[in-house]
Amino acid sequence: MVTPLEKYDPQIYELIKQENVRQSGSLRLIPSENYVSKAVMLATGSCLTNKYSEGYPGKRYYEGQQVTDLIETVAIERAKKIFKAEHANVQPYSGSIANLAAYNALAEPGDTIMGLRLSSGGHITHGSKGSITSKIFNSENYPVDPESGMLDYDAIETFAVKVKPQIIISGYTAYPRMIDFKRFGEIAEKTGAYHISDIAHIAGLVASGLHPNPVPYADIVSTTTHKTLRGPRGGMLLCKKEHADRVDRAVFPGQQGGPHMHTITAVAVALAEADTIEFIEYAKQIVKNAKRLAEKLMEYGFKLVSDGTDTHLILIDLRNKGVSGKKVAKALDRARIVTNFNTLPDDPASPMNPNGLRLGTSAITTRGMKEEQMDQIALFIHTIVENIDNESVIEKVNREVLLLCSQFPVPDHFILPGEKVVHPLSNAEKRE
Ligand code: DSN
Repeated sequence: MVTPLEKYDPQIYELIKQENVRQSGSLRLIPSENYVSKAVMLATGSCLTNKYSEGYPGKRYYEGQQVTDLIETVAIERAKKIFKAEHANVQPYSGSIANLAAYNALAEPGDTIMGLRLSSGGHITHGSKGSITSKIFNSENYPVDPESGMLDYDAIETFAVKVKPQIIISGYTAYPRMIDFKRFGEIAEKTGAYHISDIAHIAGLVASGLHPNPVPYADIVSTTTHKTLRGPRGGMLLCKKEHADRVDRAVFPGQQGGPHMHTITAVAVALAEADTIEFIEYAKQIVKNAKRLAEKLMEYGFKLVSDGTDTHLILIDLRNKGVSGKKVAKALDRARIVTNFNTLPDDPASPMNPNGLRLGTSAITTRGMKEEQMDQIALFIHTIVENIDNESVIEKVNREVLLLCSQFPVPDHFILPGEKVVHPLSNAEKRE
C-alpha cells in the first residue's frame, strides 16, 4: 500500500489493508466482482483524477485537455475495436447511468420500455418498480419460462406485439444462459421497437468471442467495465453511427457533467488487456470453471435455475434444501465464501430473504483456479448447506478456504508493490 496514505491517514490506510486482506483471503464468488490488474489500479489512482473535461475530445468546455483528449480517444478506439462497434462512449459513470442514457437517447418520457422482470434476472434499471427508469418510462416486464428458467423468445415476441414498446431490453444480471441477440433484433424490428442490450455481466465473454456479440443486432449496447471485463468500476455505451450524436448528448450534457478521466484512463488499460490471447484464455477458463462448479453442485443435489450455465454465472434454487438464500449466504460468508442471495424466477419469498443464491467464477479464475478447485468449492458449499447451524463445521471450512486462498494468491501483477498479504492462519495450516 502507498506509504504516504499510511502516514497521512492511518485510519483509512488500516481499513484499506483490512479490505485487501479480506479480498485475498476469501473466495469471491459474486459474479459482478473481480480483481483488476496492477496497471488498471495504477491508472485509476493516477493524476487524471485531478482533471475536469466536460465535453468530448476536441469539443471541451475547459482548457488543458492536451492529454485527456488523447486518452479518451484511445479508450474509444479500443472499445470500438474489441466490440466491433461503429461508435463508443466511455464516459458513463456506471452501468445504471449508461442504461438510463441509452433509454433517454431513443425514447421520450412516458414511452414504454420492456425488459426482463427483476425476479427473473433483469436489472433494477431495466424498469423495475423502485427504479427511476419505471418512473420516467412506462415499464412492461417479461418473465423467463418458470419451468425451464430460460427465455421464451416466442412469448417475448407475443408480449412485445401486445405492449408495443419503444425499447426492448435484452441482457441480464442473473441469467446463466446464452442470449439470442439476433432473435431480439428481429423481435424489435417486427414490432417497430429499438433494441438495447445490456451486456454488463458478459462483456468479457463477448470481447473474447465466447458469447455472441449483440452489436450487430442492437441499436445501443450498454455495459459496465468491471465484471468479466476486469476493468475499473465504470460504464460504456456502444452503438451504430446513426445513434452516435443522440447517445453522446444523452450522456453529456443529458445526465452527466465532467467525466471521470481517471476511470476512463483505466478503462483504456483494461480494454488493451482484454485484447490479448491471455485474456481469451482467461475467459475460456471462467466458463469452464462455471460449468464444472454447476455440474458438481448438481451432483450434490443442488437445483440450478436452467439446470446449468453457459456463462460465468450460476443461480442456485435452494427450495429443495429447505434453507433460504440469505441464511446460506451469511453462513458461507462466515466460511470466507462470498456470494449474494438472489430472487428466483417466480420466487414467492421476499427479495430481502429469497430462495436463490447467485455465484460467479470471474474472480476465482483470475486467481488461477481451475476445475479441480471448483470440485473443492462445490464440496465446501455442500458442507455448509448441510451443516448450516453448526459453527464448528463452518469454522473448519473457513480454515480450508484460507488454505486454498493461500495456494492461489491473487497474482503478483494484480497487487500493488508492498501489498503482499500474509494470512497468519494459512501459514499455520501449511505447517500441519
Ligand atoms: N449489482 C450488479 C450485479 O451484481 O449484478 C449489477 O448492477
